[in-house]
Amino acid sequence: MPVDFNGTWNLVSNDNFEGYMVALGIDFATRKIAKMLKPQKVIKQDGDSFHIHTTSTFRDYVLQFKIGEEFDEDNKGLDNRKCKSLVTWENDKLVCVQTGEKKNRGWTHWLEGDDLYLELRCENQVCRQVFKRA
Ligand code: YOG
Repeated sequence: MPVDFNGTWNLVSNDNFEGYMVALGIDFATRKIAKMLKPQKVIKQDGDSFHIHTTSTFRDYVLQFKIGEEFDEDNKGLDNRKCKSLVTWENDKLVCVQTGEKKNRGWTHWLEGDDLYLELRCENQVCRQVFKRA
């Protein structure tokens, strides 16, 4: 039985989001807005199929994938770079590798207690986000 990420989650902390955005080449004005945001994630999981909707007052981002099936990701409204993405289980963690122009790009989701964690990686930068159930 895989871990169950289903739910609506609100951001409560966002460590080094600035460094992550700089690594992605996000411009200063956009970063200023983005770091004020408190995004919400709505995760719908059916076994190994995922639908993750990240919403905010500024931009929204939708990601749909199946574990072990590589897909094209466009990062529209984020840095807009296309990449090939693959999500796999590493024990109870959901690990995404985003292969493209940026080295070492990807993210990891996991649950700790009743909190949702997200680590976002790009080049030598790591952003750590924590979400609580809405
Ligand atoms: O999550 O990929 O849950 O896709 C990363 C922002 C900010 C836009 C957010 C909008 C990267 C301006 C998505 C924030 C910074 C800054 C809310 C993280 C780029 C642009 C959408 C992500 C995965 C895992 C699912």
